[in-house]
Amino acid sequence: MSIAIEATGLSETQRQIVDLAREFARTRIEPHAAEWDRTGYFPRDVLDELGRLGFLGMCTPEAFDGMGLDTLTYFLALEEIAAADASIAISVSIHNAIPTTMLVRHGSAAQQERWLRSMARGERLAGFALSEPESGSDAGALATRAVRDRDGWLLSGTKAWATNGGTADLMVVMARTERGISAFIVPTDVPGYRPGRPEDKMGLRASNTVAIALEDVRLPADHLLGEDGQGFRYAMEGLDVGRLGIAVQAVGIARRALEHAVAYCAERRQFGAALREFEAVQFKLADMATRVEAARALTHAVAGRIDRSEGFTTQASMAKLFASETAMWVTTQAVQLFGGYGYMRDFPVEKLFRDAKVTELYEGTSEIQRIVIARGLYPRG
Ligand code: COS
Repeated sequence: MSIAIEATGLSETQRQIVDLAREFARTRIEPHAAEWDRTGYFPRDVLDELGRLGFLGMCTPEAFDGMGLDTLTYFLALEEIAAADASIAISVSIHNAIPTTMLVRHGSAAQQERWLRSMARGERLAGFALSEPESGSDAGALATRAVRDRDGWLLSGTKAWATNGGTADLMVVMARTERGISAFIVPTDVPGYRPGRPEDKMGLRASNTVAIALEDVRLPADHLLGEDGQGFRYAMEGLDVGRLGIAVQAVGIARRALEHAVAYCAERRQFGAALREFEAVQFKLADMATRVEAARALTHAVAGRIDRSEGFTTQASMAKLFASETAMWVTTQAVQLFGGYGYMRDFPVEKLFRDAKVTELYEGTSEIQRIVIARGLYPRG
């Protein structure tokens, strides 16, 4: 059995996309991931290359120059990228999930023409700014303001932990208007958009994470995305898709840690035998493999729901919760199996362990996922 995605059961298109993603990940990402992690370098050129190959418009309709893929194929490709470097995967995931979903569902024809098309072609990298220093889990408490300014808008406030905030070409920024929370398309070269220094993070160190000061950012009226006051709903819808991207990223991290552990336990000898000969090690590897397979299967089941146009909010939170806790558990076991070597930066499982942690935190902590799941058990009205 293969730990990676098995080619059986995939369509010809799915196989081609997975092969392309795997080859790119193997040659253009993985060899550099440790160095980018060490130096905190964000490789924009690699994102641009992924964009030219179509990976920044995976589910965007072909009418807007996207690949128009089904959700499962998107997940398969994203897992390959995540297994090579979770930092690259998060940029790809956020771009494909949140701003893209919002523009596809709620953008005007003119906005789709202007922004979505270039995003799908990989000419513009996009991000999403919801969290603020005083509003993380309680996203509805955000304080960034958007006030009417002649025939446009004036935005002011501070955003926190924005992925791609210092490197993207445009951000979808959530701000409060008189009517409630609204979504705005903010090109990052507008006056008053001020990204801070990249955060010094535990993991995902090659991913660009910044605070953003919005100092009287003036936007034309047509930068309001969808209806004034409906932004919170759009953000939650976007996060439903985004959380699945995190679940897939977590599966990629866990799978890679398992692959390393399996190889190491075959090679490393103690007490006259390879580690894989010891039953305690076998049991650990068996549990790791079972959890990776289960996390992947749960995530893929939600892809089916999306493609059948069924509701998936609760299931997305279940997949994110289970996959992220799997990634943390599996990477912890991998470090344990590597022993002292597992604690060293020279060996790959230490990075995977650090990268795994954030999957339990961002796009909604595990506690928020449990709230969403519990609410799904008692639907309103
Ligand atoms: N899809 C569509 N609409 C949704 C939705 C979803 N998944 N979830 C909530 N909504 C809508 C609700 O229907 C409600 O609409 P009405 O006011 O018209 O009834 C509105 O949004 C408010 O929902 P709710 O009352 O559930 O909001 P809460 O303030 O209780 O917050 C949680 C809900 C906790 C789920 C939300 O704040 C959350 O997800 N927090 C975590 C934020 C997060 O993930 N941050 C990561 C940062 S990503 S940069």
